[in-house]
Amino acid sequence: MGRGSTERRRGILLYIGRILGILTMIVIPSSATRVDVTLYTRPISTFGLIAEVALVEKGVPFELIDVDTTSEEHRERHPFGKIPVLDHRLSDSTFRLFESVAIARYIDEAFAGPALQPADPRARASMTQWILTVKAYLFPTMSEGISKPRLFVGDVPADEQAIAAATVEAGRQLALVERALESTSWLVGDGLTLADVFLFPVLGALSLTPEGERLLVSYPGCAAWLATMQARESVRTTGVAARAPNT
Ligand SMILES: N[C@@H](CCC(=O)N[C@@H](CS)C(=O)NCC(=O)O)C(=O)O
Repeated sequence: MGRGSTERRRGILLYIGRILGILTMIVIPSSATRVDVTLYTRPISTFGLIAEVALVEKGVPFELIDVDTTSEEHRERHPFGKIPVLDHRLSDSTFRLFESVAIARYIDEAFAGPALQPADPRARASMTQWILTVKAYLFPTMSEGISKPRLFVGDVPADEQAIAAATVEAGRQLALVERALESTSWLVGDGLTLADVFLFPVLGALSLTPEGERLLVSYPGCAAWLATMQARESVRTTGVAARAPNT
């Protein structure tokens, strides 16, 4: 075979390769790995972690940005300077959302993936009841009243009386959760819902305190539920767990 025909064959192969490359780009669009969602949060944020866990449970690729909530830049994202904030880039605009309940529901409803909310109206109402219960009662008692002073407040001496009072109330609240978990492994129905996603960071942080450790011994259903949540990929790969050094 002459030199010219070898060159020609090489040229044809290169040409076909280039066409295949272009076809691959068309047939397998970059959306397979494209990241359209940005979550603005901080590693120790309860409500930020809820959004992170929901995104992973749903299988939505996202970019995470740790923010300084006191910065002017963040004030422009969130009118009250809080986290989380979610941006969803659409073809012609970016949809921005704050408030964890709105964000978690949007993640479930706007993306494909396993449903995080039951379809049945009564189960869905129970889920909403639990989400609001976590936000209105459990978070103030367990997170603000116990986990925050024990785990996150630096040199300021803790108000032991306030922590003791919160611990008594936390016991009552855990008894309520324990009853809900009596006949099932999940707060609502027979699978994970947003109710579990909202409860997780609150019980997770509580379990790291001496008060929480003691309380959970009396509530084995809650302890077992927590262990189930802690084994999930969505929990192992997010929040402090994901961003702490050497983990
Ligand atoms: N209602 C809001 C509460 C958000 C909230 O309080 N976030 C906390 C963190 S969990 C926060 O931004 N704190 C201010 C800060 O960390 O600087 C929601 O559910 O999204």
